[in-house]
Parts: sequence; C-alpha cells; structure tokens
Amino acid sequence: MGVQHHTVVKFGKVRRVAMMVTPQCGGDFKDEAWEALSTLRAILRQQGEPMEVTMQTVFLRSREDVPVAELLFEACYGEKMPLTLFVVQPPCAGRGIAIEAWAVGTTHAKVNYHDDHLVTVEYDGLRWIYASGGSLHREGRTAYDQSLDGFQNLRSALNRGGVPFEDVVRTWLYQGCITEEVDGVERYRELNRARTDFFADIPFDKRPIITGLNGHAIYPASTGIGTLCHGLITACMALQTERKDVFLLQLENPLQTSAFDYPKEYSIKSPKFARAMAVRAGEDVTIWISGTASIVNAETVHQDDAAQQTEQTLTNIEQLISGENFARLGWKDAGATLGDLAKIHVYVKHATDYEKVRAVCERRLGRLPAIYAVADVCRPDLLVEIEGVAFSRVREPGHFPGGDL
Ligand code: 3EB
Repeated sequence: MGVQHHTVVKFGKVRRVAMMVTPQCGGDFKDEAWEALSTLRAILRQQGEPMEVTMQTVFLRSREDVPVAELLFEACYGEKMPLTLFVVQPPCAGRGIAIEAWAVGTTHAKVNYHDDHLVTVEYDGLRWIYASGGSLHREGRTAYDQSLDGFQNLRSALNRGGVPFEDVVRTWLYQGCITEEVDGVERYRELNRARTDFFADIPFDKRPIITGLNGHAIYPASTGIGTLCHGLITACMALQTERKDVFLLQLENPLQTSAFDYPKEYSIKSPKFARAMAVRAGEDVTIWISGTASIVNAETVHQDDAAQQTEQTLTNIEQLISGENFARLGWKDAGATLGDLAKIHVYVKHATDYEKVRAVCERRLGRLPAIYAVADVCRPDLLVEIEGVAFSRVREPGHFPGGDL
C-alpha cells in the first residue's frame, strides 16, 4: 500500500476527497504506477459511498514514462477518465510517480466525462468545470505562439461545455524550460505577453458574483511553474451557478505587489493572475491559493536560502488567507489559517533542498496531504513555490457580502 494522505471535506451532503499518493515500493515504473492507482482506489472504497475522480495531476520522474502512464491510467479508469495532467516533475520522495487527485461522492453529485479535455461536476446548484488545453510540444512554435495555443485550446474545451472563459477561477501552467532565454527573451516572459493579449478581451470583471480589490483588475488564480518536458501544459477550473448565496472574492496580498502590477523589469507584460480566489457557497468558503513564492513587494527575498524562502512563502500564504485580509477586501466574516489547508503542493527547484523545505513545512503546517516535486520556478532566484487549497466556514452564517439576504 502506498503512502496515502487524504482530506475529506463535506459540503452539505456532498463529500469531496483530496488525495496525495506516492507509492511505497520502488520497482519499475509500471509497478509503482499500479501501486499508486490501487492506493487511490483503496481510499475511495473507504468512503462508504460511490466516488469518482474528477481531476488528477500525475507527477513523473521521466519524460519516457509519459506514454506508459497514459496507457495505464486509461486502462484503469475506462470511460470515467478524469481530467488528467501528466507533468514531468520528479517527485522528491524518490519515486517515479506521485498522484494528486480530487474525487466526489456520486450519491449527491453528477460527474460528466465529456472528453479527454473536459470534465464537469454538478451538485447543489454549483457546476464546476475542469478543462485542459492539452500537452503542447515545442516543435516550431515560439514560446509566445505556444502560450496562445494553450489558452485558445483551453477556451475551445470550455466552450464545448458551454462555458465562456470569464467563468475560469483558476489556471495551471506548466512550461518547459521556463527560465530559458530564446532570442534574448525568457520563455516565461513570452508566456506573460501571450496571456496578457489573450486576457485583454475577457470580461472577468463583468461577472456579477465576483469582487476584488477596489479599482483593480480581476484575474483567475494561477500556478506558473516549470516542467522537464519541452512544451506547455495548460489547465483550468471554472465555476458556474445560479445560486444567490455564492460569491467569489479575488484575494491580493498586502505583503506583495499584485503580480499584474509587477514592474516591467520582471516582464514587459506583467503576469495576469490573482494571489488566490475564494469561493463562498452558503457558509462554506474554499480558497484556491495560487503558486506563492518568497517575494515581498515585487522582489525575491532570501536568495540562496531555501529554508528561509519557505518560511517567507508560508508567511505570505498566512497573511493572504487571514481574516484581516478578507476584511480588507470586504468579507468581514471570513478568513482561514494555515491549519485550514487541506493539501499543499510544494515545488522545489533543487532536489537537495527537499529535506530543508519539508522540515519548515511540517513545523508550521503539521502533517497534511502534500506532494513535493522538483521544478524550476519562474524566476531564476526562486527556490520554492507552494500552492494549496484551504477550507473554512464563515463566522456569521446568514450574512452575505454586500448585505444580508
Ligand atoms: C510569483 O509570485 C511567483 O505566472 O501564473 C506564481 C503563481 C508565479 C502563478 C503565473 C507565477 C504564476 O510571481 C510565480
């Protein structure tokens, strides 16, 4: 049985399970992959109701294992293949594979597997949409063109489900050779230029249920990170609802310059993403925390010190999700602490920093479902990036942002 860590969250009658699985036994890649998949199944069987996996990210040590993994996973899931990203980022625990997956109980929720790039989940008047823009290869495409392709593919997948791009609340961007310069320009900067151009026409701020920092632009939360594959993987999550007690809040961090306001030295066109997106449905608040790094204002701090960078990153997250920050942005009855994190994903630039980074995370967070993987962060001096999801409840049920109902 693999090392399994999972968190169960109940939204009314609906059960959601966040799972982080790493195989325990070494061996060849197929053995490890089967063990990880069996472990996922075992967790789901413990839930006492039928469960289906909606989205999963599979972290692989080697590019060569991607085709094998694709076949194995398709054989395992059959018609119910979740939205799946195969990302080449070697798991720090030394195995060839690690899986991060979300499942939902189907007694009270309906999952639709539209196609390989689109899965939707419906319950309680909420419709969550998971879409992917596929895994693009680099041949013949500039970083700018490839990034545009990625976003356009995402839009096509969403549109097949009747979802406009402005309903996106979170994106994941895994870019190969992210800090490599081509013709004097870093690939990540070109991704930012393409994202800026693509987002220019998207009316994120026209959604009546979303608010943010007064007078600021609205963008999805995001993770932008490297991968050992040459190319780009894009994915996103969108939310649709007719409910009158569902609201979205874009969180920005008082400790950090908003990414979309970074000065030009970091990127000609700034990175258009939110520090986090909070979703409030009735009393439940879910916070999707963007990839967060050791940046204060707009500058990298603690160069060359992975432990201190981890401390700063967690402090940034703590402030971001705090009650004071929610109050500053208009939600006076919401907020979370590091103890409310349901899972984290830690990207470490140098495998040799793993123990140091993990020690800081475990000291400040306790034991929670986590995956550590090796990846380049989008600035050469950043050694760690952490994303996560936190769950909390509002303090005053019945009170809504913008007035009582
Ligand atoms: C930062 O704070 C670190 O380009 O979508 C974090 C999360 C980062 C998302 C993105 C980049 C992105 O600037 C890098």
